[in-house]
Amino acid sequence: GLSGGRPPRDDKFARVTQEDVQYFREALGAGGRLVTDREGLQAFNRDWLGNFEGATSVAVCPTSTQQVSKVLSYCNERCLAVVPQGGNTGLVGGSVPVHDEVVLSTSAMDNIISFDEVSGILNCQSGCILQALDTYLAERGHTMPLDLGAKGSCQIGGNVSTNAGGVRLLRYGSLHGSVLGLEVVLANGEVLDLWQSLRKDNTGYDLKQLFIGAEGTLGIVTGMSLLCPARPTSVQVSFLSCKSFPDVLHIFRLAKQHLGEVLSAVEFLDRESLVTALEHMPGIRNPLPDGTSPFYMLVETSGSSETHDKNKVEEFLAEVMSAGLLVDGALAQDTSQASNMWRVREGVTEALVRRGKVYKYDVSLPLAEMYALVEEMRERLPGDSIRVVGYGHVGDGNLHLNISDARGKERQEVREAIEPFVYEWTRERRGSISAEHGLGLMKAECIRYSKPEAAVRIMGAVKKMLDPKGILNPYKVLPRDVVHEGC
Ligand code: FAD
Ligand code: 2HG
Ligand code: ZN
Repeated sequence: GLSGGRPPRDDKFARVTQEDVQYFREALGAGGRLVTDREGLQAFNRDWLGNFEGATSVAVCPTSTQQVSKVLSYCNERCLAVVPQGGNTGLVGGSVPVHDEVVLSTSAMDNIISFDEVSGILNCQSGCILQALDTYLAERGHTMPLDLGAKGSCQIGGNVSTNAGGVRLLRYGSLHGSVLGLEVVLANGEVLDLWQSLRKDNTGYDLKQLFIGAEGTLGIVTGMSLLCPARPTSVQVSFLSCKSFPDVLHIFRLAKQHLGEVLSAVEFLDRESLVTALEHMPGIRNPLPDGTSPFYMLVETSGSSETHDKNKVEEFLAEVMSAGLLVDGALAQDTSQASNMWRVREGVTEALVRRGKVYKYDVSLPLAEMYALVEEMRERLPGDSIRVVGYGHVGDGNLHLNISDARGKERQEVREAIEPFVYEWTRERRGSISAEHGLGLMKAECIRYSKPEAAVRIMGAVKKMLDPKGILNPYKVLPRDVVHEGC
């Protein structure tokens, strides 16, 4: 899954010995888990997409911040490289070792610490599964401020570390706003306590923001405080089809105008995405009789009054229809219809993996030009086995461009037809080559397509300051030439 091949092992890093394993065992004590058998390690070495595979000989699963601190300070001393891992659902190869890095998994750190029903502030450890947190909050009249297709296995620490966006960003904003406090263990084992639960705190630089989206290169997030909104009691989901991408954008405008304060998601799929989901995900049904329109949209509202929200959605749909924008549309009549609509949208990622090899891109682009990238890519990549699909968070200006090849294997000619074209195209429009998935291993060398030299230089300096030996998630995020020597 890497155009330039895997970066060579940096031999400044020590190799794990029996004594190291023994130390980890003692540091974990009775509660933690240590995995050293080949079979058990497979899940830690291989990424969700099956594009990246490392060769670690040990995965350490601590239960407390103190244990994380012990393990890191030891690794730093020994110059052992470490890759932090949450639910391992990341899509850019950031969460698995490149070579023999120690995996530090947060999966055994899944305690919910407290929840305040007045302020809506949740405190928890970083290994809590997103869906488990949402279920816990649902029982208390609240909701997580983010939602994504990987919710059943991704962890909140992984979400924070990738600054995951997802399908409700339009409504609740990014984690840069929802995270109120963080606890982070630095590379040398020091615990940096930024764990506050305040809405407002303007005392100097907001250091926690550095770790949100740092993809495990600056520290290990162990605990956090999150602001969680009240759970909406009325959720209306509609699924629409239309004739062109400009019509998608026109419908988005009308959605903002007519649904305003209750709008909670505006997603789009092209026909190729819909067809892929329907072909490969058993149990998912097409919400519309129409399967031939080129574009589909999912529009969701979340509010507190069913009658009010339903009226608004009906008015919106009437407006869309009278403007001649609608080919077909359905408003979910119950939760099972609504969840089927969501499964169509969220099922595309898994359906693509089932179809064969996937080349995955995640870009932010000016809305008016967004879909032209998909069309140009289609012209560049003809052939029976290739399917170019475009979908994503249109309400956030975020396109998911995927090139699927039913022939199953990475092919150099396909990769070369895509890269660097896709990155150059994005740069020309001042877009971002990673809207929400991060850079990981896949795009570490590509950062300059979206960031100026001065920014890359400062990032290298921040890395050097917080992780002087460079043990945390090496080969990821930053390009080789700005990473300091260390060790
Ligand atoms: P991992 O994959 O384990 O790790 C991701 C990165 O964070 C790695 O670099 C890792 O080293 C680092 N990391 C993990 N935990 C910590 C920690 N505690 N401290 C420091 N660093 C850490 N992403 C979106 O943004 N929006 C989506 O809508 C979305 N949908 C998805 C749907 C599917 C089906 C799948 C498979 C993935 C999707 N993703 C999406 C990508 C992925 O789920 C998110 O990036 C998620 O936030 C990763 O969480 P995780 O716990 O699996 O982290
Ligand atoms: C989504 O929005 C995820 O479904 C995954 O971010 C996108 O698979 C993708 O390209
Ligand atoms: Zn997404």
